[in-house]
Parts: sequence; structure tokens; C-alpha cells
Amino acid sequence: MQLFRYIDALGNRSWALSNENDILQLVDFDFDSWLAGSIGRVDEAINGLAATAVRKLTTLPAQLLAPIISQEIWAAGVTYERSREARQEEAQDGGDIYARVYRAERPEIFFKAPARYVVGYGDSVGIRKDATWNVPEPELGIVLNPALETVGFVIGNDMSSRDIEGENPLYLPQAKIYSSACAIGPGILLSSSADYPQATIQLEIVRNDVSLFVGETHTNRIRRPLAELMGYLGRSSSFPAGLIFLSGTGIIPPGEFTLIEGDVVTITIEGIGVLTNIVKVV
Ligand code: DO4
Ligand code: MG
Repeated sequence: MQLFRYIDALGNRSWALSNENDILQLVDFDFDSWLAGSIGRVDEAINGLAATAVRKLTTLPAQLLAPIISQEIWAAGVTYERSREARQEEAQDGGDIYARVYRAERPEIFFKAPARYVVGYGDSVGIRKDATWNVPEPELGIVLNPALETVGFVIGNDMSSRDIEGENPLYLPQAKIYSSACAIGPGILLSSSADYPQATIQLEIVRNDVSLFVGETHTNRIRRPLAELMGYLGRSSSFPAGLIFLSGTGIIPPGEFTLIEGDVVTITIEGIGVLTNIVKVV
């Protein structure tokens, strides 16, 4: 079952639940309250969603929104060998910190975006106007309730300015956190699994109808178990609205590649969906 957020023909924001047979519009659905109410009973909360449906939709509405309300986006870094390697290449000082964090007991975890910086399927994702080297980072997102229990999985794009981070790692917040720096969508695959789904992740970048880059990885290449990341995420922190947690990237385009305005970025995660966004300068 997947949960989508959308704008209907009258401009109203609504939620829909899709399963193999039906697409159901949910009535008066409050995602924040539902997440809070799922603590200790995630399967029951998921199975109870269909009971709040008002009517069947013939198709999923075209205008999808990111399936979040007030959730923050947090992320892990350097969880794949490929990410460690690419960051050491971009770092102006050799990037020993990336080699060390890849091996270290404590993972890299960082704040990625407030909800207002997040775009959904079909919307424009941002590259900074003061950056010269920008890439998408396709990542498996885990949707968590305030008790850090998994309620589902979603596709995420952790947009990144490699020149800014490469100049000095202390610039990471500027390389990562800015308007439209994160895409989440199209919908949430509802699941209470405490492990990553075993799935391929693919990235394609198209410019002027020409495919410029295609890459693929698999969630089995994530170096750290989800429980380990959750153990660190929850230390001395609280997430009253729940959150989306991005598990790191394992696909990075070659060094000479940078996104430009108008590029189309498509991320596919097996069993979860396809997230497409057009790039704009912000
Ligand atoms: O260390 C910087 C960020 C790493 C990251 O975003 C990733 O590995 O996905
Ligand atoms: Mg990332």
C-alpha cells in the first residue's frame, strides 16, 4: 500500500491510499497525528487507513505533493563506498575525514531540510546560484514516527553542491541545505520493516531529451544497518512530528558532470516508485 499527497482539480490538498485494486481518497487525514498515533502499533495504524477512505479515484491525480506535512528531513552520509570515494576525490585537502567516518563507529548524520525546502514529484529541485558543481543524490528514505519506528519507505534526492563541500567540509550545511534542496516522493510505501528493503536504486539524468548519465546501486551496499543509524539518530534528540531519514547515496555521476537548469532527474527504487524532477537555479 502506498500513501500519496496531492492537489485536486479544485486546488484542495488531500491524501490518497493506493493498493493493488483501488486508489482511495482519505477524508480529514492528518498525517502528523497519524504518525504520532502509530507509536507501538504501526501495522494496526497502516491497516486502519483504508477505513478513513471516502471515495474511489479513477486515477492518481497528476499534481502530487511531497508526502509530508511538518516532518524534518535528516540524512546519513558516507554509508556507501562510492560516496566515500567521490568525496575524497572532490575534497581539496584529500578528504581524510571521509575515510575516517566511513570506518568509524559513529556515523555521519546531518540535518538536511525543513519541510518548506522539500519538493514533490514533478516539481523543480534546486541548484544554488553560487555553486558551480551540483549533483543529485538518489537515496532510500525511511519514514519514521516520533518513536523512530519505521512506517514506510520513500525515494529521496539529497541535492548537493560538490564545489562548496569540496572547498571545506565545514561548508556542508551550505552545500546541502537551501531552498528546494530536497525532493521526496512520489508516495510512501507503507511498511513496518525495521530493515532496508532489498532493492536496486537507479538514477538517470536527461538534458535536451538526451540521456547524459545512468547509474545504479543496491541497498545491500549500505555499510551500516538501519538499527545502528537509528541508535545514533535518537541519541539526545526528539522528533515530535516524526521525520524522513535519507540513508545516503551510492550513485555519484563522474567528476566532470554538473547539473544545469532544465535537466531532468529521475530516481527509481525497485518496489517503491519513480521520482522525477526538473532542475532550476535557486
Ligand atoms: O559527507 C557529506 C554528505 C554525504 C552524503 O550526503 C551521502 O553520502 O549521501
Ligand atoms: Mg546524501
